[in-house]
Amino acid sequence: MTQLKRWFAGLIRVFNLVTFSPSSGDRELQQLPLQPSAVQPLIVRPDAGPIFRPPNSSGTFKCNYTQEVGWESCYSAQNRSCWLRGPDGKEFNVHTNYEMLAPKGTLRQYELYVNEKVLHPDGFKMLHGKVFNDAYPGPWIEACWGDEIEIKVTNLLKSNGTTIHWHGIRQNGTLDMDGVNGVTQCPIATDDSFTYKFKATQYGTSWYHSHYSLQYADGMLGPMTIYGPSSTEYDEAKEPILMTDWSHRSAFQDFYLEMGGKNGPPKMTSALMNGRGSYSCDNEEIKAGNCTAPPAKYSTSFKKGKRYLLRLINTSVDSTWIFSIDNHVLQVVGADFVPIEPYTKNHVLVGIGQRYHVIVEATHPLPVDNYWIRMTVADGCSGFGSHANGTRKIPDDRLGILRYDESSNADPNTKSNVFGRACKDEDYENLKPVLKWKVGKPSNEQEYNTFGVGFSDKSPRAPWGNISRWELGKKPLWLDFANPTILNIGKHKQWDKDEKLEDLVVIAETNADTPESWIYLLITATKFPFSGTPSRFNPSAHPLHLHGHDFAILKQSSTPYWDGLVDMTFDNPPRRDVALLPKGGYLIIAFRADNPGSWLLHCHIAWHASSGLAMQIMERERDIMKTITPERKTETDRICKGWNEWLAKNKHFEQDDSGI
Ligand SMILES: *[C@@H]1O[C@H](CO)[C@@H](O)[C@H](O)[C@H]1NC(C)=O
Ligand SMILES: *[C@@H]1O[C@H](CO)[C@@H](O)[C@H](O)[C@H]1NC(C)=O
Ligand SMILES: *[C@@H]1O[C@H](CO)[C@@H](O)[C@H](O)[C@H]1NC(C)=O
Ligand SMILES: *[C@@H]1O[C@H](CO)[C@@H](O)[C@H](O)[C@H]1NC(C)=O
Ligand SMILES: *[C@@H]1O[C@H](CO)[C@@H](O)[C@H](O)[C@H]1NC(C)=O
Ligand SMILES: *[C@@H]1O[C@H](CO)[C@@H](O)[C@H](O)[C@H]1NC(C)=O
Ligand SMILES: *[C@@H]1O[C@H](CO)[C@@H](O)[C@H](O)[C@H]1NC(C)=O
Ligand SMILES: *[C@@H]1O[C@H](CO)[C@@H](O)[C@H](O)[C@H]1NC(C)=O
Ligand SMILES: *[C@@H]1O[C@H](CO)[C@@H](O)[C@H](O)[C@H]1NC(C)=O
Ligand SMILES: [Cu+2]
Repeated sequence: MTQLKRWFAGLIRVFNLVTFSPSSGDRELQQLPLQPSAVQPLIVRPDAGPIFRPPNSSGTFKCNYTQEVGWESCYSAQNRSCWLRGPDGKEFNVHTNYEMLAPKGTLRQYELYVNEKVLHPDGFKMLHGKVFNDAYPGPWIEACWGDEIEIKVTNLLKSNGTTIHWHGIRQNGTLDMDGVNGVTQCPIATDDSFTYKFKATQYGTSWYHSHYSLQYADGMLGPMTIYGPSSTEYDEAKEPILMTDWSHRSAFQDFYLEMGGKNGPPKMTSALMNGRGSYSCDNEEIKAGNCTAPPAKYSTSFKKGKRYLLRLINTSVDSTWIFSIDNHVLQVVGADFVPIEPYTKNHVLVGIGQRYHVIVEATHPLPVDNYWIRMTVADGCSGFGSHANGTRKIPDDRLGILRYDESSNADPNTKSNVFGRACKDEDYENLKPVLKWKVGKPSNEQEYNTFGVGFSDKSPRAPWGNISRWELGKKPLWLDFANPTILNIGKHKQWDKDEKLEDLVVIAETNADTPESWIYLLITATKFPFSGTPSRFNPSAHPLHLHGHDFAILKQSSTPYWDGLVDMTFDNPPRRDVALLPKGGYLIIAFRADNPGSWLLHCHIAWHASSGLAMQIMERERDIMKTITPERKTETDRICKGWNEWLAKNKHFEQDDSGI
């Protein structure tokens, strides 16, 4: 427990501008002063003011809404749906249309630096770790709904550039802060810094990660929480739980295996819960000096009768996990950044990049004090190696421990809950957003907005030549780090018709200017009757992530798409920022064209994204530059200049993947 707290709370270099005083010495660990009300374990009226501590934030973290004069917190353990109440009785609550409105929070400034580090999260030495602030996973970034966030990122990696993406953050009018090299900026060169500035208009749990090639698979990721209301009451919140697969080689080495094709895709070796796993070394590995004792398992403790909020994040490279706690029931209350009507299950399937907020009631169901917390691999959705006899080397799913007796250190002997292991998203009918959307008619044409997922060898690229690559739409993505889309806004008349650019941008442009104009996209993993069919379809499931928007899922089908006769849901369909394209099926998503930008849509399986399974969606191109201030444009140009200088000095540099 204490160790975990240390990596979450201790490692971040945080300072809050508003309380910074130049004479106070250590800028880095400056924190908000503790108010008398903050010692209250829970925020209950009448202690609520404009400054309050959200439950189980780290250290002395507090929300600060003094800019909303006369407003007070109305958030309490008895009612977590309310957040702030104004003098006239107005509220910011779980029903507020957060796409349009956010409270005025405070400015939060953080610093991240990126470094190389030897890691052994599962007891095996991994030489090529790439981490934030010397920690894996990276520090926990916290903010409150409506805060202005500024994060200065410094790149200390010797042989790579970097850019950081804040997964799921809409970047409403801040395309240049989305952190996608080759699209929204050039990579930050070695020893250079870039400050990401954006507003937290949504709330919930997410993660941040590098978007430079395969860096995140080597360790560059961390949790991010934006405090706000919840659809359901709970007593205490737990720290985020990151679930990932892990490889003992650098993803940059592994990727060559995938492209080389001889041995199939790279094999992952371990599963980690909050950066801890256990790998059993064989004698050769021990002899080679590659093994250390695995770290203690992740554990957390409950008190009987209380209700706990768990924040689950799937940061995998190639595996979908089923999260469960033996003999306990999970109440799902949020999917990605979207609060939903609660529903109850004994397990939750979390696809790559997806997040769930779940509430667990501490019922202490058996006369034992310890229960396994499991991360079970979904069937057909993982990339682990095989034994000589052909069975998969699936890691032990007992990765964490729930204790009712904190002083105990015994291993549990509980049995797993019973559930199916099929690889699919949570049931479509279950995901009912609290803030309802009614999806309007599409303002774009289906024919030009139907994209196939498959293999292509149409556009050879060094060093891969004619090897098949994954594609989404016309061609496998291959970005130019030094010439990102953001430098080309308005310069090309026909992005999608230009031979040179056609693998760069797919237009999903609407002619309407009103934010109520909807864009529909149909993404299929099988044949369809329009142009742009990939060379070869390949049936497998892909977690697709869209930047810049939450999207509505109008249809998610595991049977092939054949014609236009599809019954879609328009009245409050599930909504999120990552959805699984079912194996051999199709997905129809819709979003409002209310955020001008060039937004990436990509598979979150790292190998597939690197191979090219991605495209850009150019949204209201003519409005993009209006959202970017001259100061921000100057920074964009400065970072590109730095990258070009770095390239000139590092002649050996060779781009070997799509760039993302
Ligand atoms: C959450 O807060 C409660 C009450 O302050 C405290 O007892 C508990 O240890 C905290 N849990 C974590 C994970 O920090
Ligand atoms: C909780 O707060 C919301 C928003 O202020 C209000 O509509 C609702 O009635 C409250 N619920 C309870 C049980 O007090
Ligand atoms: C998002 O941007 C639009 C256009 O600038 C604005 O009207 C809207 O209020 C913004 N949303 C939030 C939550 O700030
Ligand atoms: C709260 O924020 C305001 C403005 O954002 C700032 O002036 C004030 O010092 C902050 N208060 C604390 C206690 O941080
Ligand atoms: C990134 O750095 C790794 C070494 O850590 C190197 O193998 C790889 O080629 C570099 N790739 C790029 C695109 O910079
Ligand atoms: C030990 O680690 C080194 C460096 O990662 C690697 O080259 C070697 O193959 C490993 N040996 C064994 C037996 O695992
Ligand atoms: C993470 O997502 C991947 C890909 O969808 C999936 O295979 C894996 O099971 C997920 N992990 C968890 C813990 O849900
Ligand atoms: C295959 O081999 C592994 C490792 O030797 C063993 O654990 C497993 O039980 C074997 N499976 C079958 C079906 O024989
Ligand atoms: C790649 O394939 C195309 C068409 O099959 C062929 O014209 C071209 O010469 C090949 N290029 C290489 C480098 O093999
Ligand atoms: Cu994929």
